Amino acid sequence: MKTVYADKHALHAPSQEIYCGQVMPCAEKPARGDNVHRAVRESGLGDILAPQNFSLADITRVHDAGYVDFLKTGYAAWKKAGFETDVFACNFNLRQACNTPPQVIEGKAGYYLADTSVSITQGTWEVLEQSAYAALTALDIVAGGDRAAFALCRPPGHHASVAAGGGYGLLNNAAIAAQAFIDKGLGKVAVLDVDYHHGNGTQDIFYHRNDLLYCSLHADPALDFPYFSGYADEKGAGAGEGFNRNYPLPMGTAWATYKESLADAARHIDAYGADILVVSLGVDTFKDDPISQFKLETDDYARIGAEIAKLGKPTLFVMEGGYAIDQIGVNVVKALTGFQGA
Ligand code: Q9C
Ligand code: ZN
Repeated sequence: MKTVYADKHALHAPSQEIYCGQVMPCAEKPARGDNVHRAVRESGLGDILAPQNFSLADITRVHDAGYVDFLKTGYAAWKKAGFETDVFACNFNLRQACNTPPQVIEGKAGYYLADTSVSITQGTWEVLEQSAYAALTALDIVAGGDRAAFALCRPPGHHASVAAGGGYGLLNNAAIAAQAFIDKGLGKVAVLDVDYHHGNGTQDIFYHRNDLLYCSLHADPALDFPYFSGYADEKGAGAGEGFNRNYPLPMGTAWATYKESLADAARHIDAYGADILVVSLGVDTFKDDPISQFKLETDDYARIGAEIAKLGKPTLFVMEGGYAIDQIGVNVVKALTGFQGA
């Protein structure tokens, strides 16, 4: 299985996150990407390629143009306005009640950023662009006939919706790749999201559509981030009704519980008849993850990979979360080799 990886990802090195009023080191840090890269290299999984070039239009097929412009120019505007930190929000457009982007950068930050875990640093735009292009490159590898490919994206993307970043992410790499597949006329997409957190961004982008089935297993949103979506009764709307499926799971979930929901999601994906499967691969379900409360073990990732392989679909893995810095690499590789060996 080929991996697509941009070593530039380290230019996005958030100085901090603000959690419950506390300024703390950001859990989403460059060592995550470095460690997964090293583990993939040492595993001999397959070639590791740099992203090809794509265009902004591939990104704005999913994301709002004003939002993308904010991601591109926001850091410079923030500095020009005299702010000393990286770009952070301190006001929020709750439930998108207003559709007029503010003129000033501190207003825009709140308009386009949904929480205080996510920030824009000097190198962020370049990294986001390369990360999205990594997903698009890996998609082309699968569309070209490979059984699977791995987009080693960083930062993660599944909390990014059409016009807002959040949860450490700013561009939804999985959604951008899925949209490109649809735009090529290659058929329908299923997204299986196994990150610990609900992929509210991916759900939001495709909620009214029937050309993509979104299935997500995650922590109960009543108890953990992103808090305001991920419930089982969110099933899609309009033409998209029935094409969104959430599996909120209790704190402390281990393999015995997890595998039941995973098997159910696999049944739905199978019945949908997707032409490609995109896996939002987060390994923050790991028992020692510092920000999460599931209890999966390293060997369980091989089981997840094997269950995914049973679907027999061309499969694009896209890196999402996972914050146990010493085990992120082995857990990701387990999932990918578990897929390959099945
Ligand atoms: N200090 C993903 O896994 N809140 N995003 C964390 C911990 C935000 C997670 C608080 C969690 C975002 C892609
Ligand atoms: Zn997560």
